[in-house]
Amino acid sequence: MLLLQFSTSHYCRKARMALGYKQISYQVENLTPLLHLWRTKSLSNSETVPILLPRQKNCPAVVTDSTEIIKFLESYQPDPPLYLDDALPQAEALRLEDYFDESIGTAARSVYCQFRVTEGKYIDPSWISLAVIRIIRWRYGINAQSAEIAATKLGDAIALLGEFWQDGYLVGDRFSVADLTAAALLCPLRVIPTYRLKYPWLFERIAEIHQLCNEPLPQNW
Ligand SMILES: N[C@@H](CCC(=O)N[C@@H](CS)C(=O)NCC(=O)O)C(=O)O
Repeated sequence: MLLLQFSTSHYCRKARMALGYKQISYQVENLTPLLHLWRTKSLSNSETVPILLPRQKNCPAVVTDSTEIIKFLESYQPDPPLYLDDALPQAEALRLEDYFDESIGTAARSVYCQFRVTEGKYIDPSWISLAVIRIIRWRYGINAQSAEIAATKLGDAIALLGEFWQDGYLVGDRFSVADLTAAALLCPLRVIPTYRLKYPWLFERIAEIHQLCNEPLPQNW
């Protein structure tokens, strides 16, 4: 399998963690923001990564979007499962996956990118890294005000996680797509000192889930 990705994207991390959890071997093709459109548009209508090319018999040629990738992997290799057995808990796991994707993933991106052009410039002052961050801010309309609204959303989501993650899982009594998605999408916050100091338990849990998913933690963790 081939995963088309941005190496630093948390949505791509989510797809890698699912592949790693299921111990499916894959290769990655790293794309560059904006230039990626040549590649993604030639394969599908998608403007975003991750995109998975299964390259296996009886499989779709292209699977776009991290949620669809997990759905595909779940049918391609059901064990170990990321979905839950019973209908109600499974529906709740998918609802949380969607909430994390649509609300928390975008909020984490806003807060992270705003941090990187302000107090966090030291993280990687190279022109290429700052140029990528500027492209992302422009692409998603990120500014101080939108980052503040995003930070409030993140506070609410982390409070929810606090209720479940300190001694268990988000849904039911085992690891699921909901836990994986939260861990992948909140990962970028680890570089921001206020989050690191306020929520040490959150990053401990994210690190544990990375281990479970055979995915290395980001550099400078
Ligand atoms: N809902 C999508 C979101 C993916 C997404 O937002 N990917 C970003 C990278 S973090 C992207 O490819 N952005 C490129 C663009 O918008 O031009 C998923 O879960 O795969």
